[in-house]
Amino acid sequence: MQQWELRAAFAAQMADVYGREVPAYTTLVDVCEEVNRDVLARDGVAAQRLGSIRRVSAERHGAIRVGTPHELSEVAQIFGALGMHPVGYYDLRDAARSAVPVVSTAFRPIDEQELARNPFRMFTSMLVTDDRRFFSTDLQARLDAFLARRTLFSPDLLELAAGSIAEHGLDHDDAEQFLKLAVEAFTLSSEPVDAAWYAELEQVSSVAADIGGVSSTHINHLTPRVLDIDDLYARMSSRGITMIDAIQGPPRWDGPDVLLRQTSFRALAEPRRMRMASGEVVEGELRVRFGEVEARGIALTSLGRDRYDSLVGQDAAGWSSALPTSELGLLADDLAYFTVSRGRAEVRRRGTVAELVADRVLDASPIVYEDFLPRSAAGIFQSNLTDEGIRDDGVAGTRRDAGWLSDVIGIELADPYELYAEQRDASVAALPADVSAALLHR
Ligand code: OOG
Ligand code: NI
Repeated sequence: MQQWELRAAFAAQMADVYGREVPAYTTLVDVCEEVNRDVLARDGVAAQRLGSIRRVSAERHGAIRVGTPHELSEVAQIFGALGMHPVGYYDLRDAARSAVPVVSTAFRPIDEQELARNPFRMFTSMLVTDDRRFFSTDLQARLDAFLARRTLFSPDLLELAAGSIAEHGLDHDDAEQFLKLAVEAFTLSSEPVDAAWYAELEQVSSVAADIGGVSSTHINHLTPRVLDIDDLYARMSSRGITMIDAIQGPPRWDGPDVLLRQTSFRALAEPRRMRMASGEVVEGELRVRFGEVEARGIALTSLGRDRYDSLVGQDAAGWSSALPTSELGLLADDLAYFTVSRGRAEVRRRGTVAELVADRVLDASPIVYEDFLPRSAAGIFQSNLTDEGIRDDGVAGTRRDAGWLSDVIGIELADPYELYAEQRDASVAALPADVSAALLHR
């Protein structure tokens, strides 16, 4: 099995597991399919402007959380086996109002063909246990010791992963074994949770408890993609499922979809066995896992992203007055990424990419945003926390950045902007000679 086949199989098997564990997920996927079908019937080809319906229907992202650099490097090996590379750096410690003591990256395929085959991505967060805004030296020492004692991934799983990285895939039997072990590693464990330890961490941060309060990891959510998230929000609510208060990200507006809009249903109480101080094991419940859904739009350039950041909190009218409402306008102002190909019209003049697109000498296709937004991620995290937790802003946080995380993982984190720009530039470089000669570069 090639890496993309492993990735597709892993995503499908994880979805089966998550659907069994969190039945509301299955409802969410059903409603997504309904909405996507209706949008396709309503908008025709325009509905597939940001990806074929086949890709959009199969598209998922997951989220997992780990405790240590060592665990994160093992995660990188497992996802490397699935052809997924770390892209982007997200620091949620400051982005969230509540206590979210993690830094994150996303593992995903990076080239166009691999994305088209299966775009599965995994948002992956790691605790920052030495950040004094959250953890005292005493708590850190006990937390680090707890994390050092646990083993998330078996040697067999890691060895098979290394094999897939070296050979760009696995033979049938190894593939089956690898998938079985990988899916198990991210399935919720039935091991009893130490109630006192969990509660102590939960006082600091629910996220810290979810990660460091248990002896294994698990998928936190699995997110399908929908073509009309406002419609989905309304339909879920009318089915009696309590959604978080808002859709994160850009408002619904007159222009094309950009970046990412996300919402979720509230975390549900799930039965978890608890070990009490007396040693007795009782049936308890925890509320950590939720159902998220997202609509994806066009990737913005850093210029576009600055514009987006300055628009946060503004309504649709604010957006329409600050951003062009057409794809061509976004292209002309270099606010979003597009690939180009030869259009139907004859070359009549020299011009920029946008001018030649306006002349129909070139066709432009939007590049879909494959990444995440720290503010939305923080919003999703905190809207689902049972408690705000504690962050002492009177002390300095531990410095972390993309370079530090690259060193931990042992792989350079890819820069999302560079990936989108490469894709755009490659399409320009592949244009036939008559158009290249007419192209004026800015
Ligand atoms: C990750 C939250 C971030 C997203 O889609 O922005 C995320 C988590 O809850 O572990 O998944
Ligand atoms: Ni998510």
